[in-house]
Amino acid sequence: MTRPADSEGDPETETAPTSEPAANAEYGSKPFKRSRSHFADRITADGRDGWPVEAGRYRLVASRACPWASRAVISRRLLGLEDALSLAIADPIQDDRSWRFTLDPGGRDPVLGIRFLSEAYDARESGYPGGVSVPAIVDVPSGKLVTNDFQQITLDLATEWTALHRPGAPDLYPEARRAEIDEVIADNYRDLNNGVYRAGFAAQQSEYEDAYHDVFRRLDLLSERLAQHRYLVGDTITEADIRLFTTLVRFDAVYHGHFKCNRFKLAEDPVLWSYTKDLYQTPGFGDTVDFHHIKQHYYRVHTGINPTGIVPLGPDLASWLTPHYREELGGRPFGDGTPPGPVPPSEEVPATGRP
Ligand SMILES: N[C@@H](CCC(=O)N[C@@H](CS)C(=O)NCC(=O)O)C(=O)O
Repeated sequence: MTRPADSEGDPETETAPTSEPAANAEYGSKPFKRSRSHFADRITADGRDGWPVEAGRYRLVASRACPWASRAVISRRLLGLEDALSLAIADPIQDDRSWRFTLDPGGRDPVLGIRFLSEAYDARESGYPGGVSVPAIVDVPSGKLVTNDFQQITLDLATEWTALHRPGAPDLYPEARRAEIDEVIADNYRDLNNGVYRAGFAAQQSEYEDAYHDVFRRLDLLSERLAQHRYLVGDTITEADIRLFTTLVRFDAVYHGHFKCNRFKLAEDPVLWSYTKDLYQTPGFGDTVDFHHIKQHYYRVHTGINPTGIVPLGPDLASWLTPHYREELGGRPFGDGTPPGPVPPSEEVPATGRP
């Protein structure tokens, strides 16, 4: 069965949010609209939606190409949930049945035994007409999708999965800072995280220009804010930094050219560049990033805006590892906690995707 492209792949098929805005209201009101996640059950400590937090029960399905899915991959690493919540990495190139496990032996996810993520969507709701998106969390025993609510997944990893966090895990969504974090992530989502997509998929010149201006106005504001502060909120890494990082790390490789967000490259803004390099070099961030998957996905899947499917060779990645000097601003990346340990060998990003 051919699956309809979801919001990220084909803006033509996008729908406006069908009900009330998401809890943290990251939705804008511009012509480009991202569809609301359809499956919004939550995995919680008390299991009130029928999905209690349980070690080994669920599988996170992600693509390393996807900024929304990559947020969950980073949170899982920072919180030390690797043993509790296993990880499936989809092929960065979708076919007409969407995300597939062609990177795995026999083209099947070794834990779920399925070839396409859509099989888990179908197990949950037969005949589901919407797009198949990552991140997705699947219940391993039943093979059913639990949630594809990318906004809520990371918040729940931070606040509901605490019993399974590693010793020394940071508090990524500290209670006392939630209002400020929510405000920052809503502004960043509207203008930047989703703004680059509005620019890239604009069907009209004016739509593109509005999005372009939103993107760079927000980058200017962020550059100003981050000149004095090592992190976005408080002096430690929070959910706000994770959400910003997954957009910034893609900026020069795909958004600058492919999405025409080209007033400047990130590497030309000393503050934003050193902020992003700082996070990239922090355990749990850069060790999840696969630039090969990122470029393959954007340039080969979005044939509407890159009809030849040619994938550019640049930018040169070597500078991701150069000094950032952000420690001079102070800050305690993990607060009272500690950095995560090494990446499990089975989850290491191949050399093709790293500097
Ligand atoms: N639209 C998703 C947000 C996540 C998302 O857009 N993911 C993209 C990848 S970056 C996706 O899986 N798109 C499906 C497709 O391209 O077919 C949702 O509503 O939960």
